[in-house]
Amino acid sequence: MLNMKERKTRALGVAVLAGAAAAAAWSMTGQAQEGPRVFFVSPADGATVSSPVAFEFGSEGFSLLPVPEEVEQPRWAAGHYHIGINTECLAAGEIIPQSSPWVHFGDGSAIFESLMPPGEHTFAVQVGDDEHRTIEGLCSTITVTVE
Ligand SMILES: [Cu+2]
Repeated sequence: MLNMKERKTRALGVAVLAGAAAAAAWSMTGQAQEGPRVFFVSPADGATVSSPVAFEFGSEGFSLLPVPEEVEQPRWAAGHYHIGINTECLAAGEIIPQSSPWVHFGDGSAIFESLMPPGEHTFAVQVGDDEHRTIEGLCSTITVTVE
């Protein structure tokens, strides 16, 4: 019985192996450091940039996918990026507003460009599931100076 169950788990697990393994490690430790994470590929934290500012989001150990047309139940270990402009990360379990200062990337994209006035700005990249609900540990912020 056990062997059959193991084989079945292995076969089903292939498609989601990376995300599932990372999520399992993450829930066992209760910390995000060893598990999935999201971050800004660019700009770098503390950078000085010009407007329009070009952003690229990155992730490890998590599936970033377009939101399906119909969502019966949010998929496990899958979500999409959001950027918060001059705001901090939302708490885990909150629904990300469909309005300023948040922009949703429900099409699965990982790049964004925005005109920004000169000065110091804080940006948050946060993952939400298919229902736009935030997930523990999947947010990071940068502060950049726009010339
Ligand atoms: Cu969303």
